[in-house]
Amino acid sequence: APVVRLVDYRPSDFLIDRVELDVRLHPSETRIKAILSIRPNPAGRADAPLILDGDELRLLDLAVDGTALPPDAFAATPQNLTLFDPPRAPFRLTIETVVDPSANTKLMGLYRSGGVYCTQCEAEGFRRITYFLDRPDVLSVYTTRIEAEAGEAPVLLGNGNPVAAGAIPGTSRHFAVWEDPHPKPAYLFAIVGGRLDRVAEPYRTADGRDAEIAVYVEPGKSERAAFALDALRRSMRWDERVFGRNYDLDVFNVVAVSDFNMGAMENKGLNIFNDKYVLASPQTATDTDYANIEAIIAHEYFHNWTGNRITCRDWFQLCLKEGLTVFRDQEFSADERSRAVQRIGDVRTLRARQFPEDAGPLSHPVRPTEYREINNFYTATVYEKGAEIIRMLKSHIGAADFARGMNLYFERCDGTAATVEEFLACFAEASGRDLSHFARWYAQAGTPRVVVSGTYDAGGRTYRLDLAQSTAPTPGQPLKEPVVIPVALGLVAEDGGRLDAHSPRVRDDGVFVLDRASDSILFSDVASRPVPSVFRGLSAPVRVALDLSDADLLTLLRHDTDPFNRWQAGQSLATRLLVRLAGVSRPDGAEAEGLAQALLAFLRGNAEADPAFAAQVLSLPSEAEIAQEIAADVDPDAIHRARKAVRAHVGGALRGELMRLRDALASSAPYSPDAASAGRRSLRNMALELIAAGDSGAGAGLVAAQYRDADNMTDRLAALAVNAGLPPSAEREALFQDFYDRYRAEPLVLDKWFAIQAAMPEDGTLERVLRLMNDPAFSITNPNRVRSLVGSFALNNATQFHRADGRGYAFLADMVVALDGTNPQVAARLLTAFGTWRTMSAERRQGAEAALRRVASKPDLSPDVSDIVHRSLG
Ligand code: DPP
Ligand code: ZN
Repeated sequence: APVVRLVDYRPSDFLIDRVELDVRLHPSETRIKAILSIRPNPAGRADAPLILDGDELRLLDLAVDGTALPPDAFAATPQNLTLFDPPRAPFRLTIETVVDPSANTKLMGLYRSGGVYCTQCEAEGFRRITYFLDRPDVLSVYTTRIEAEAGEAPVLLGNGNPVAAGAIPGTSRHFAVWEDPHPKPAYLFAIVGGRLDRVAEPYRTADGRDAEIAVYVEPGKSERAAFALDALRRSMRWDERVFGRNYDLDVFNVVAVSDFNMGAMENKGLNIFNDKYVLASPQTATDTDYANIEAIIAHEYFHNWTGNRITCRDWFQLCLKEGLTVFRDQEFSADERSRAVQRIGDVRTLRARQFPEDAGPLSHPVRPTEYREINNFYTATVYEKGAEIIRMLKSHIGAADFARGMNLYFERCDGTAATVEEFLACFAEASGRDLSHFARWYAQAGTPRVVVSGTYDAGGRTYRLDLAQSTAPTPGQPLKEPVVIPVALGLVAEDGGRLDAHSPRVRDDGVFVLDRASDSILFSDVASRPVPSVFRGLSAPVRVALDLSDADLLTLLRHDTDPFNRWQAGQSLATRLLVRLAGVSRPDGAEAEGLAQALLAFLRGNAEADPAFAAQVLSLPSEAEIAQEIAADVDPDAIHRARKAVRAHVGGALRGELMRLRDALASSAPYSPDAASAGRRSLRNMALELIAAGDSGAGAGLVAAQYRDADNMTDRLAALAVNAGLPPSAEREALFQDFYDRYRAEPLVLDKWFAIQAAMPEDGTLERVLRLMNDPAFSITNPNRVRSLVGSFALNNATQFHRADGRGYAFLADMVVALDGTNPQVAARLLTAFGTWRTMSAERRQGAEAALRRVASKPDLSPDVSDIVHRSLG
C-alpha cells in the first residue's frame, strides 16, 4: 500500500451535500442505490476528475442527473469509480452497487453477525457499500431507506430520526426511512437489520428535548441490556453537567452484535457495540465487565460531540476525537466511581500498553505524520497517550481556562472537520497562553524520562529538587527536544507531619512546569529533611527516575496526601525488589520481608476504609512492567520466578490478616455491581490470590469453596483464575471442566475460560491452546474468541509466548497468516504482540525474528499485516 502523508493533505475537489440511500437487504446480494448531490469544492482544483473510493465493489448502474453515462466518460473498478470530466456545477450522481454481506469476513462495510445485518464504516468501510468520497472532511446529510424481509429483519435502524416505515404491499418485505439532519462524514454511517429485542426509556435533555434512548440485543437477552441503558442515561446527564453538552436527535440507539472488530462504534444516533460491552448479568459478567461497559457506553456517547458534531479533517487527526474522548470517559468513570482507583487503573493500562509501544518499533507520535494502513493507528498511543495530553493541557492552563477553551471549541468548530491546531488555538485563546511548545507532545514520539534528585540543606533550611528530561530516539525521530511537563509535587515530612515549604516556581495548586532539558526548584523554610512526592497522579506520561531509599518510599506509602503516590510508593518498592530478584537464578522470597511488613501495616490501617484502593496496593507490578524496567536481554522466566517468589512470601507473611479480611469483607447481600461492592470483592479476591500463592494447599481449599458458593461471575471467575495458578492436578482440571459445562451456552463467559487457560504460565500451555482451538466453542471467525484464546496467549502470557525455543512465536505467526485471509484487522492486531521482541534475550530475539520474517515472506499479505510486520522488522 502507498504511504499517505499529512503534509500532502489537500481539500477534496468535490463535496457531497446530500446522500439518499436505498438499501435492499439480502443475505448474499444486497443492492444499494445511492443518489449523491455533488458540487465542485471552491477550495479544490477546478478541472479535476471525480474519483470516488470503492473497495471490492461491483457497479450495476450509473447516471448523472438521471442520464446514463457513455462508457468512455467513466471507469469503474472494485477500488474506484472515476468520472473523467464531471459537471462543473452541482449535479446528482446515481450509483447502484451490489455487495455480499454473508461473505464479508473482514467485518468492514455491510456484514452479517449471527444473522443480523450491521455495518462498520470507520475508518474506510463505507467504500465497501457504495462508491464515495470516503474521507472525514466530506460532510453530508443522509436519508436512508432500508428494505428487508419482514421475517428476517423485523427491526430496521439507521442514523438520525425515524421518519417512515411500513410493509411493502403484495410482498413479505418491509421498509424504514431514517433521516439524519446533522452533516456527517461517511465513517459515521450505519444501518442495522435483524431480529432484536429492545429495552428503552424516555430521556429529556437539560435543554428540553424529548428523546428515547434504547438498547437492542439478541432475542431473549433484554434483561442483560438494563445496565448498559442505565450507564447511557448517566453518561448523558454527566455530559450535560460537566461539559454542557446536550443530545441532539429524537432517538439514540445502541445495538449489540457478537462479531465485531473493535469495542464499539459511535455512528451518529446508532452506536453499534461488540456485545461483550453491552450484555451484563450478575451470573455472566464480572465487576470489570460492568466497569468496561459503563466506560465504553460513555465513550461512544461522548463522541456525539467530540467526534461527530466536531469530526476530524483527516485521519492524522484521529487523536483529536479519540484522545479527547478517552479523557472524557476516564473523567466520567472517576466521577461515578473512585477517582484514585480509576487513575491507578488508567496508569496501569498506559504503562502496560502505551509505554512498551512507544519504546518499540511501532512507536509513533500521537498525531502520526504518515501511514500505510490507517486501521493500524487505533493504538494505545493515539488513545491513551492522547488522553494524557488533554489531562496535561488541563493542568497546564488550569481547570477554568480549560473549561473556557472547551466551550470555545464546541462553539467555533461545531459542524466542521477540525485539526489539532484548531483545537489548541481555542485553549491558547481562552488562557492567553502560547501553546506552541506544548503542541510538541503531538509531534514527538517516545516516553520522556525524567530524572529527579533532591538535596536538603539543614543549616539554610532549604531543599533543592533537580529535574532533567530526555527522550530516547524512536523510528524516524533520532533527535528529541524537551517537552512541556507539568509536575504535580509536594514535600512530605519524614514523620508525616505538615511541611510549610515554599518555592516561587511552584504554583499554588502544587504544579511546577518543566519545559526545558533541566531545571531546579529551590524551596525555603524547610524545617526538616523532606521526602519528595513528585508526579502526583502521574501528572505527565513520563517515566520517573527518583532514587528514594526504601525508608523514604515507606514514608510516602504511609503519609503521602496524594493517594496515587501512596500506591506508587508501594509499586516502586516492589519493582526495585523484583528487578533485583529477576537478576539471580534462585530468587529468595525472604528478601520480600520488608515489603510484606509494609503491606501488612498498610492493610491494618486502610483496608476496610477503602478496599478497592487496598487491592491496588497489594497488586504487584505486572511481569510486563518489570520487563520494561529491565529493558534489554529480558528473560521472562526469570521475571516470573522472581514475582512468584515474592508473591509466595508476601502471601505467607500476610496470611492471617488476609484471612481475617476475607471474612470481614464477605457479604450476604445480593450481588450489586456498584463501585463500593466491587471494591470489597476485589480485595477479597486479591487476598485469595495471595493466600494461594503462599500456600497452594490452603489456596485450593478456598478456591473450591468460593467457586462452589459464588452467586456471581466475579467471585466464581476469580476462583477459576486462582485455580489456574495452582500446581497441575486432576482437581484443577475438574474445575475447568465444571465451568465449561455450566456455561457452554454462553459464548462471552467461555471467552473468559479460554483467556484464563491461555494465560497459564506453565510449559503445557501452548499444547493446551492448540487443543482448545479444536473445541467446538472456539471459532476463528469470531474476533472475541480469537482475542480471548490467541490474544490472551500472546499478550498476557510472557513466559509461554516468549518461550526460549521460539514455539510461542511460531504459533502466533501461523495464526496471523491463517487469519490474514479472512480478517486482516484482527490478524494485524495480534501481530503487535511482537512489539517488544528486540528487548528480549538473544535466543528469543532469534526466534521472534525468524517468525516475523516468515510472515513477511508470505505472498498477498493484507496491507494491515504487511505494514505491522515491516515496521516490526525495520
Ligand atoms: N469505535 C472506536 C472508538 O470509539 C473508533 N472510533 O474509539
Ligand atoms: Zn473512540
